[in-house]
Amino acid sequence: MGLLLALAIGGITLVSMYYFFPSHGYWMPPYISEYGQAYDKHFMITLIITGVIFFLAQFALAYVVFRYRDTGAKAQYLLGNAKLEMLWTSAAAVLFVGLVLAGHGVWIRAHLEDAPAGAVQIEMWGQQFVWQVRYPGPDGKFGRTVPELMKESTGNPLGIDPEDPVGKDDLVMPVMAVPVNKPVEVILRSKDVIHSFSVRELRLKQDAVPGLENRLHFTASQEGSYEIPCMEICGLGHYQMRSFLQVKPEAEFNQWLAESAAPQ
Ligand SMILES: [Cu+2]
Repeated sequence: MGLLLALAIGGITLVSMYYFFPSHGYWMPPYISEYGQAYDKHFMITLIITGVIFFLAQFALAYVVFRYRDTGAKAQYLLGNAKLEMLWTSAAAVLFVGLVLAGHGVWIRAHLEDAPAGAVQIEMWGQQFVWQVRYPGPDGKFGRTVPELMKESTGNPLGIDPEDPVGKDDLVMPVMAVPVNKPVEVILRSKDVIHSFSVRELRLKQDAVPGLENRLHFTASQEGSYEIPCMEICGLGHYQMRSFLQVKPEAEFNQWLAESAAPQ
């Protein structure tokens, strides 16, 4: 029984290592933002380090399972080894802090640094269980929102205050269109619980938290349509909460905006 379990652990380890490394069976689709290269490199370094540890730990486990299998002898009682415990706990701490330090530069660039001047500003609102995308309209300013006015049945899901002249030309859409090769700033907001904006091809992910305006910015370099799933379990309908990022040529984007604004 001990031998069988040891073989199973070893087998599962080898198959998963093969799947992740030589066969490259799982990887994200090609990136389309300026952060892609740095994120993929960091992701690969993390995967290699954790992969080596996984390999060694699983084979140590298989060895121990086999070496100390039940042979009918009386089991020994061991208290553990404080020195070893301290050693691998601090090694893990150094490793994690090191990985954070190695990756924090690109994270700061996308999330904390200001968006380039002239970036297209878009608000992305999470609500159970849809995304609402708000464009500021020709004036470039978002109108005030009032929670009491948020009502889907009146066509005002974001509660844009009709008294605020700045909000008159605001545009609320179910999808996020952006111009290709132009900087875009996304301001994440939420109407109810925590949601999470994520586009694999941008290699970006950020929570939308009620009461906060979380910002990130990017420049998409490839036209196309990319899924925006909600990446935070936000309730029963979470699985169906998604929108799309449509990267269009600038002229087409402007035309899309104009056409979308026309009926209002
Ligand atoms: Cu959600």
